[in-house]
Amino acid sequence: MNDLKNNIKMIGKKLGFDEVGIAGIDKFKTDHLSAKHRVRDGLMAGLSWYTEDRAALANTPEELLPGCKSIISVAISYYKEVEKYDDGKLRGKVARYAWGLDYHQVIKKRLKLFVEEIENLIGREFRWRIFVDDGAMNDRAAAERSGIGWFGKNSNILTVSHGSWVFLGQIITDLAITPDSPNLKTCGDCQLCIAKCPTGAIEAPYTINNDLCISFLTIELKGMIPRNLRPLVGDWVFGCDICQDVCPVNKEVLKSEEKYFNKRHDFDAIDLLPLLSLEEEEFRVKFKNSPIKRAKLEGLKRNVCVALGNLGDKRAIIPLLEAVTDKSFIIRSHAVWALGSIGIDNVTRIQLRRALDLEEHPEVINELKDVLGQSS
Ligand code: B12
Ligand code: SF4
Ligand code: SF4
Repeated sequence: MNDLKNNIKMIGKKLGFDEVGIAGIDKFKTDHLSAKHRVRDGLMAGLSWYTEDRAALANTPEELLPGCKSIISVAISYYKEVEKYDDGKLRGKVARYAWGLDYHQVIKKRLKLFVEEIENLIGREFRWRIFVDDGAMNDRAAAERSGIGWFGKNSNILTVSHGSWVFLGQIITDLAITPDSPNLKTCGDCQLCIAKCPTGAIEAPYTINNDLCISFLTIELKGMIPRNLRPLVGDWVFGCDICQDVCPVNKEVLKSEEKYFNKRHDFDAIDLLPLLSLEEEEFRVKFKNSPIKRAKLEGLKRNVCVALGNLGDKRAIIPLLEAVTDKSFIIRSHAVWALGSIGIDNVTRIQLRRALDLEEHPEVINELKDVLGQSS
C-alpha cells in the first residue's frame, strides 16, 4: 500500500504539483460544525449558495463520491515576484492568485492527467471525482487532513514549502491508499493577520466574516460595496492579499515554477483609467482565461471607482465624470462616491449638479446629494 502511495506522490510531483498528500474519507466533523455555525451566525450571508446543506455536503466525502476510500490532495504554488512600475500611472492591486491563467482549467486538466497516470500505474480504471475550488468539497479541510498543510488563523492552508500561496485540489477515489497524518504545526502566538486585516474580517482566529472580506467585496459581491467599507478597500480591485502578505510563514517560501501562473500583462498592478472606458467585448478579450473575468465588467469598473477614490489623485476626475454617465447605476454611484473622496472643485460641482438634474436612480441621487452637500 505504501508503494502505491509513494508512486502516486512521485507522479503528482512529476506533473508539477508542489505538495501531494493522502487524506482518509471520514466525515470532516469539526469543519462541518464550524461551517454550520458560520452560516448560522450570518458570517457567510453574502454567498447565498453557501447553506447549511452545502456545509454538510462539503464535509462528507462519502456523499461526494459514494464508495470512496481515499482523497488525493494537492497544492500548487502561484507565488510570483511583484514588479515595480515607475510609469506614474494610477494602478490598482490584484490578488496574486489572479495574475496568471485561470487556475480552475489548469489544475483540473492536470488532475485528469494524474488520474490517467495512476490508471496506467495500476493497470486498471478506478472511480474518481475531481475538485478545484468550484466544487462542493471543503478543499482546505481535505488538505489539512492529508498533511500537506495546516490552518493559519487567517483560515488559509499554509504549506512548509510554499506558505499559503497555493491552490488546493483533490481527487476523491475508490482506490484504497494509506492516509497521511495531519501536519500539527500551528500559528503559535502570532496574530498578525488579524491585526492587519483592514476591514476586521478575521473576527476571531480561523473565522472569516465573508461579508467584510475585501476578496468577497471585490469579486463575489454583485451589487453596491457598502459605503462604510469603501475607504477600507484601499487600492485592491480584485481580491486581497494583505493577510497573506503579512504572514511570517510566507516570507521565505519557494517561488512557483508553473508557467501558466506567470503574470499576464499588468494584471498584478493594473492600469486603472483605461478600465473605466472598457466595452463588454474589450473586457471579454482582455480578461479571457483570467480569473479577473469573474468580477464582470460592471463589478470591475465599480472596484476601479473605489480604488481611484481611495488613491485620491486628481487625474482621475475627468474619467470618473464620464463614468457618472455610465448605463449602470452601480458604476454611476461609485463614480460619484470616488469624486467625493478625491474632493470636488467648482467645475466638477457644476457637472455633478447637472448629473443630479438628469439622474433617476435613488441610490445615485443620494450619492450625488451627499457629495454636493445637499443630503436631507
Ligand atoms: C467561499 C470561499 C471564499 C470566500 C469566503 C472565505 C472563507 N473564509 O470561507 C471569499 C470570497 C471571502 C474567499 C476569499 C479568499 N479565498 Co477562497 N474559497 C472559498 C471556497 C469556495 C469555500 C471555502 C469554505 O468552505 N468556506 C467555509 C468556511 C466555514 O470555511 P473556512 O473559512 O475555510 O473555515 C475553516 C477554518 O475556520 C476551520 N476551523 C474552524 N475553527 C478552527 C480552529 C482550529 C484550531 C483550526 C486549525 C481550524 C479551524 O474550519 C472551517 C471549515 O473548514 C474555497 C474552495 C472550496 N471549495 O473549498 C476557496 C478557497 C478557500 N479560497 C482560496 C483563496 C486563494 C482565497 C483568497 C486568498 C483569494 C484572495 N487573495 O483574494 C481569499 C482568502 C481570504 C481568507 N482569509 O480566507 C483557496 C485557499 C487556498 C489556501 N491556501 O488555503 C481555496 C481553497 C480555493 C482553492 N481550491 O485553492 N474565498
Ligand atoms: S483577504 Fe484581506 S480583507 Fe479578507 S481576511 Fe484577508 S486581509 Fe482581511
Ligand atoms: S499571520 Fe500569523 S496568525 Fe496569521 S496565518 Fe500567518 S502565522 Fe498564523
